[in-house]
Amino acid sequence: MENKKEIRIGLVGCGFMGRTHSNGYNRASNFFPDLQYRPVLKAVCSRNPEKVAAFASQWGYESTETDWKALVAREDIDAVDICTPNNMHAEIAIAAAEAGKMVLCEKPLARTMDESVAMVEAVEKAGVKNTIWYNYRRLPAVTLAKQVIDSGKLGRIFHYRANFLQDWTISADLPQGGESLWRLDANAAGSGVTGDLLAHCIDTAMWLNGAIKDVSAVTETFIKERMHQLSGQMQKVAIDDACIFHCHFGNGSLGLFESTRYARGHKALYTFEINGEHASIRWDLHDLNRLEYFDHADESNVRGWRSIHVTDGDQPYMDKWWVPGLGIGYEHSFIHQVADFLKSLETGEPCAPTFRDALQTQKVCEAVLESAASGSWKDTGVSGN
Ligand code: SOE
Repeated sequence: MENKKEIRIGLVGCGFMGRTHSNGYNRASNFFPDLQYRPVLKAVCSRNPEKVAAFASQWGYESTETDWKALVAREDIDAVDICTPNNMHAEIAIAAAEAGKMVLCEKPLARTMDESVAMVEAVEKAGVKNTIWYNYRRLPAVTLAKQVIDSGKLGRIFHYRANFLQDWTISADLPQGGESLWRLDANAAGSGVTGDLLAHCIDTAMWLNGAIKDVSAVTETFIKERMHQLSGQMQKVAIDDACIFHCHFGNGSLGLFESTRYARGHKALYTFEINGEHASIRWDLHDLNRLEYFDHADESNVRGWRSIHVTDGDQPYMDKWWVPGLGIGYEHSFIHQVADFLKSLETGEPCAPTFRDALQTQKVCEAVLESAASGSWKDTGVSGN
C-alpha cells in the first residue's frame, strides 16, 4: 500500500448504487493487492445533510457535500462517480469532464440519445478516463462465457436469448417519483425496464455476441396512472413496465429478449443462453457462480450439460478470492469493476464499457422504444459484427 498512487473519489448519490460502489472502493485494494493505484474515499454528496453524513460515516468518506457542483469543483477529487437518478447523469458527467475529472457513471448512460451523445463528446473532448458500471460483465461466470465464446468453441452462433424479470412494481398503490421510486417516473428514469434492466442484457449481449443491428419490440404499461410522490397527484405512467424484443445480430444470429417488473415470484432473474454450432452456454444470476456448458464434441455416451462451478483460481478473477469451491456474490462484480478501473489507470487502456461503448447500448434501447411505439422494425445504427 505504501507506494501506491491515490485516486481520490468523489461520489454523488447515496442510494443503493452508492452503497455497491462504495463497497467496491473499500474492498478492491484488499483483494487486488498488486494494483498500483488505491482509491481514497474523499467526499460523498447528497442534498440531505443528515443522510449524507450518516452515509459518509458508514462507508468511510472523509468529507461531505450537499451540492454536486461544489464536489466537482474540488481540487482534491480526481474521479467523480455518479450514482444519482438518470436525469442527473448528463449534467454532472459533462461538468466533471469539463473540470478535468475522470468520470465513472452508473448505468444506463443517460435518459436519451441527445444526453448520451453530449456525455460522450464531453469526456472525449476533455480526454478524461470514463466508464459505465455495467457490473454483470464482471461476474466470473459471465467473463468466462466471454472467454469461451472468443475461443471459438461455440462455432457459428445461431441464437442469443436473455431475460431480466422482477416483480416489485405490481401493486397499483406504489407511487412514482421521489427519492426511492424514481425508476417509475419517466422524467427521472428516461424509460422503464428498457433502460433499467434490458440495458444490462443488451450490454452483455453485445459484449459477448457483437452488434445488434435491428429490433422489433413491444412494450406495455400495465398500471396507467400512479400517484406522484412529489406532487401527491395521480399522474399518467410514462415508463414501460414490460418489454419484449427480437433482433438480428451482425454475426447473423437471432436474439430474443424479455424484461418485466410484473413476473410474480421473480426478484432479479437475469438469464442468458447462447446456442452455437458446436456448443451452447447459459447463465443465471440466481446461481451466479455457475456457467452451464454443452459441448457436442464430447463423447456421445457422456455428452450433456456441464455445470461449471466458476470458483477456481484458473477462472476469471477467482485467484483473488478464498480457495476453490467457495463462491462469491453480486457485490463482487462492483469490486471487480473498481479493480479493472484501477488497472486501466496503470495500463493506459480504456476501462470498458466506456461512455462510447455504452452509447451503443443506448442506441439499441432507443431503437427498441421507437420500434414499440411505431410497431415496425428499427435499425439500431450500431456498426460491426
Ligand atoms: C432495479 O430494481 C435494479 O436495481 C436495477 O436498477 C439494477 O441495475 C439491476 O442490476 C437490479 O435491479
